[in-house]
Amino acid sequence: MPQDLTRDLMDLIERGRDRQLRLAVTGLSRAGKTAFLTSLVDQLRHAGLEARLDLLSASRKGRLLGAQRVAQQDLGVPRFPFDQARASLEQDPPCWPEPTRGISELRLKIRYRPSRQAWLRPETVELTLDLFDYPGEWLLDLPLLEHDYLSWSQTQFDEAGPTRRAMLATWEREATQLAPDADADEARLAEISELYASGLRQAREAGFSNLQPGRFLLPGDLRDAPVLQFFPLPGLANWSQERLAALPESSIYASLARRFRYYQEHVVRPFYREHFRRFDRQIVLVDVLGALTAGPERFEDLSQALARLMQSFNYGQRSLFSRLFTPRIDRLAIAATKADHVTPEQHVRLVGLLEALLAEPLKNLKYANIPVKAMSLASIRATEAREVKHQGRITSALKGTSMDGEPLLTFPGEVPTRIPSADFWERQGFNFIAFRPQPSAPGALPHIRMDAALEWLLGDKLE
Ligand SMILES: Nc1nc2c(ncn2[C@@H]2O[C@H](COP(=O)(O)OP(=O)(O)O)[C@@H](O)[C@H]2O)c(=O)[nH]1
Ligand SMILES: [Mg+2]
Repeated sequence: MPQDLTRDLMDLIERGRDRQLRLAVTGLSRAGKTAFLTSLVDQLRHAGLEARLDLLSASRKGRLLGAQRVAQQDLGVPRFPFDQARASLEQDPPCWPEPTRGISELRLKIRYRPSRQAWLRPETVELTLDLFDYPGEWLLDLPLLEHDYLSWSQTQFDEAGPTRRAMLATWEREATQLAPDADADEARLAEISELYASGLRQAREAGFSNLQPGRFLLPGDLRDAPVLQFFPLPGLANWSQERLAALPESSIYASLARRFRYYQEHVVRPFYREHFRRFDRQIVLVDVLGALTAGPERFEDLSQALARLMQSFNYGQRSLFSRLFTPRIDRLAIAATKADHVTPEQHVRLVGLLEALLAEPLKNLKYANIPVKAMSLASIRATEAREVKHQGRITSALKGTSMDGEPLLTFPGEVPTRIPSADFWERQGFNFIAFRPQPSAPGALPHIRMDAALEWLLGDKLE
C-alpha cells in the first residue's frame, strides 16, 4: 500500500523534526476526557485572541498564532465531535457534551512563531497535534492482555470487595454450578454471560471502575456477538493447568477460554496496537472528587484500576532513534479534574490527594526517570469562587447552578490530603454536586489551569 507507506514516512519525518506530537488523553469513564478535549481545542483555537492562557509561555509572549482542525490521519476513525460538544455547551440552558460511545480522532495544526529567529528558520512553524477520544470502559481492557483465561478468572475473584461481589451474586450462583469439563451448552453460556454483564453494569452504576471486560459495559458494534459471551469461571482452584489444558474443545472451560482469547486478539489487541502504542505524551485525568463522594471501597477500586492501567503504556526517555521508531511517552501529567467543584484554597489539597491515590504508579515513573507533573484543573469551569460571611467569619464558597437550574451557593467540604481514614468516611465525607455549565459567553470556554496543562504537555514544542 504505497499510500500508507508515504503517510508513515511523512509521519517519521515530522516526528524526527519534532513537529508532530501524539497526546494520549487517558482516564476512566466520566473522568472528564471529552470535556478536556473540547476545551483544549477551544482554547487553542482562540489562542492569541480571547483565550486566557497566561501560563502557556508561547501564548503569554504572543507567539502562539492559533490552531486549526485539519484532516486526520486515519480515515476509518470518526472525527471527534467538537462542533456538537461546543453546540451543547451553547444551548440554552447549556448541557455537558454527550458521553462517548466509540472512538474518535482529531488533528490540530498549531501555528506559532519560534522563540528565536535564526537564519534559514521560517518565520512561523506548525506543530501537528494528534488527539483522540474513546470510552474509558475500553481502556480497562488493556491489562487483560497480560493474562490467560485461567489467571484472569482467578484475579477477577481475588480483587472484588464485598459490595461488588454482592452485585454479581446471581451470576455467581449460576456460574459456580458449571463443571469445567462438562459439555458446553451455547444458550446457557449466553444466559450466564448476560448475568455477568448485568452485574458489571450495576457495579458501574454504583461507582466502581475496575471492571472487565470493558465491552460488556459498552459493546460498540459487538452487541450480542458470541465473542462477548464469556465470564470468569469460579472453582478453578482445584484444577491443575495441565488437566485444564487437556479438556476437549467442547468442554465449558475450553469454550470460555477460546472466547477469551478471541476477545484478546480481535478486540483488545487491535485497539491497543492501533491507538495506544504510539504516544509521545500523556495526561491521565482522574475524577478524584467523584471517588471521594462514592466512599472507601470505590476509592480503593479506582486506585487499583489506575495503577493497572498505567502499566499498559510505554514510558521511557526519547533518544533520536526511539523517537523515530518506537515512540514512548517521555513526559506525563496527572490531573484531578473538575476542580471547580471545590473552593480555590482546596486545590493544593486536591493535588495531594491525587498523588496519594496514584502513589504506586508515581513510584514507578520516578524510577524510570519520567518527568511527571501533578495538577488540578477544570476543563470547563462551571462555578465561580465567592467570599461569603458565615457566622461572622469570611469563608469561601462556590456559586453555580444545579443541573435542575437552581442557583446554588455552597461550601462542598474539605478535601483530605491523604487517602482518607475510616473516620473521614464516617464523620465527614464529601458532597459532590453536579453543576450545569455556565451560560455561553463570547470567547473561549472558562477553565482552571488548562494553560498550565498545555504548557507542561506541549510548551517545549512551541519554542
Ligand atoms: N464542573 C465540571 N464538571 C465537569 C468538568 N469536566 C467534566 N465534568 C462533568 O463530568 C461529566 C463527564 O465528563 P466527560 O468529559 O464526558 O467524561 P469522559 O467519560 O471521561 O469523556 C460531564 O458530563 C460533566 O458533568 C469540569 O471541568 N467541570
Ligand atoms: Mg468521553
